[in-house]
Amino acid sequence: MKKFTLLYILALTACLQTAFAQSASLAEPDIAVFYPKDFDSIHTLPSLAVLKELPKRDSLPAAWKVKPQFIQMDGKNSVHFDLNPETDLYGTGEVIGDLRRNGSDVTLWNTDNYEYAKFEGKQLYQAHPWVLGVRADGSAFGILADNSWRQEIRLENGVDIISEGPSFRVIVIEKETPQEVMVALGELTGTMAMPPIWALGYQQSRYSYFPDTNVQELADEFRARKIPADVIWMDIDYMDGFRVFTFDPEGFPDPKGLNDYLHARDFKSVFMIDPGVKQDSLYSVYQQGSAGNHWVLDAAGNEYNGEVWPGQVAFPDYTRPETQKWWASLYKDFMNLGIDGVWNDMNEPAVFDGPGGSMPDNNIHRGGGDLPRDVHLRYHNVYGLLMVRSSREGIMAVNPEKRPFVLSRANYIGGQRYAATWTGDNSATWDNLKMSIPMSINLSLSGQPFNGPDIGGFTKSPSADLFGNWIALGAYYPFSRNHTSNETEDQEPWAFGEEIENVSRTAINRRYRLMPYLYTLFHEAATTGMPIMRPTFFADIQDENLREEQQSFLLGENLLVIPRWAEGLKMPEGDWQDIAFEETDDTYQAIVKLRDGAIVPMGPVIQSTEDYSTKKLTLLINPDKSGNAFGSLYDDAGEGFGYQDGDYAILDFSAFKTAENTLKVSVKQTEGTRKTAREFRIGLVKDNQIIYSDWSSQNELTLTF
Ligand code: NBV
Repeated sequence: MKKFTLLYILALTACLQTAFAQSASLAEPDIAVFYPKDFDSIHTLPSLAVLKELPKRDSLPAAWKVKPQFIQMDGKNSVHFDLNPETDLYGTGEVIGDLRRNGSDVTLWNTDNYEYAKFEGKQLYQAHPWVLGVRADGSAFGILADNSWRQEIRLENGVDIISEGPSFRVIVIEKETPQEVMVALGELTGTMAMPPIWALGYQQSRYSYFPDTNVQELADEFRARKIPADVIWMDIDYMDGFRVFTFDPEGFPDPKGLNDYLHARDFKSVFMIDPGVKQDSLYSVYQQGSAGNHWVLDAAGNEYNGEVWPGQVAFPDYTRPETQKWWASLYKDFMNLGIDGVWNDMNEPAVFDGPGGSMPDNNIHRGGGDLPRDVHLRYHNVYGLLMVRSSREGIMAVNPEKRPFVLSRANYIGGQRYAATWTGDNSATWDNLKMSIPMSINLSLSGQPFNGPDIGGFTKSPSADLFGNWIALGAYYPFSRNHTSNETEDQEPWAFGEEIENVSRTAINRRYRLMPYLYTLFHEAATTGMPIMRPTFFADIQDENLREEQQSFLLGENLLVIPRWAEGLKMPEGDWQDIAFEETDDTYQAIVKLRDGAIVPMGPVIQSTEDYSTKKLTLLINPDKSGNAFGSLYDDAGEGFGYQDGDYAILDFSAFKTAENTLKVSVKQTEGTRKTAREFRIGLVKDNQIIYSDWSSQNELTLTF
């Protein structure tokens, strides 16, 4: 018995020695990096997630709370974190299911997952090896497993991250609030670049608007019906036999003419580009790719081919610097046709006849620069990120004076630096509509602020009622695009009859009216990493009742969006006031509440962001108990990079109660050299109405009510 105990203790000690990190240090006062004993830097670094060097600044304080144990689980290199079971867990990227992730598991292996039907929906298009933990007291931490290999995150018993690759390092952020963790994540992985303002507008898509005359009619229809919109999307059928960077000679004979037509009506165009290049010896992109040796190779070192839309295709090896450059160069003639943005689809990469719907794990990516040659199993999850990085560079090179816009289906943590995202092929079901909120929030809590689902659902056709509810909510997603499949009924806002057309117009009008606030939030996300769409519990991180609330969400700090269908909602404390927009029929409209103590700038209804201006702003104000409120506005040209040289303005708004029923507001430009003559009015949000002051060009305003 004694002998057994001794052996047991010896075995346990040996096990613990291998289990705990060989080295742990602080890179920042609240960022620790843990390396396992057998850390394999060759096969996991350089990190494509983390931008910064992580120096060993200090030793790990003994009181550091969240420590990993590097262990073997299922025979794989893994890391385990013991956690207080009361810790609420979020993030883990693009996932279906509840907002609070405790008890869930997800496989990080970018997968074309039509209707989220495969693998019980636990394996989607993106990979974020990231968990955000929030403790009962509101303090928070983040765990980043810094490797891109296929891995699984299990949140059943603390946190387990089980990788199919070599041993990897882990970064832990420890902060007083989850908001501070998000900012630290932004510093580590980089933030979204400021998009052109048109990308914040409402967008209309389908698989596919065809031919070009159909696109023109669509644009005219929006303007005739006075439904604001900024972008029309061209899905794969515009191409010639699905060959990327070509145009169908009959359906889209004159893409430049089409773009001119759209621009003349204040629309932008986004065109799809997939990674797979048709294996066709007469096709110049394939010829160039082959001549430049740009393709991913199979295990035997030959060009790998797999089936996608065009038939057999070859896949650019974006780990090669030469290939990145070549791919980027393809955008030159393309963008010069007046194309405004690019949609990179199928970049998991999806391969119809490949194992598990992608390419074999042992395919070869040759690397170059600082990326080593390695197998697909390592580079699969970053294939989309590397593709959009290259696409973005290509677009930038053609129009260096413009902000690029790329939408990507696949991505990896940190990929917000290069592209916005949508949540892939969802369906027109109530379940998918409701789930879109926690999905978008968790993506936001994983570093990607610019995201949203297909409004109306991609597969199946929504009923008028479902569509009405979806558009009424969808007007508030950071990325607001209506998109549907090729086998569905029409899904434009007017396709469901007059009532739903009116519902759509009202909802979209409200998005455009809130554009000054929304644009300010995009600026905040771009500069600090704070999400645009936030969980309701961010309103009060100590209120544990809010931790599972997933019907409502915060837009920035000041607005709470509540869908009409919400039931048994948990509300944060405070006097959140409904914004009573002018339109009367609110049957479908999401309720938008303004936080007490907040000022939100609002503009007029416009038909597209071409007409966006901050010259006349209504300041929606909900004073707190003491009669005070604060807010701000970020303003710039909406396009280009002048803001980086000071051509922007940040205005601070402050409101004070100066006497009973008297509110004084002052406006002050606190940053930037951009000068604009503006008119303001106060819009006091109170008891289900808005009480307005007169318009004034002064920076001091008074409202007596
Ligand atoms: O290019 C067609 C579709 C696109 O509309 C959708 O948004 C993507 O997620 N694409 C997938 C390929 C085919 C889907 C059946």
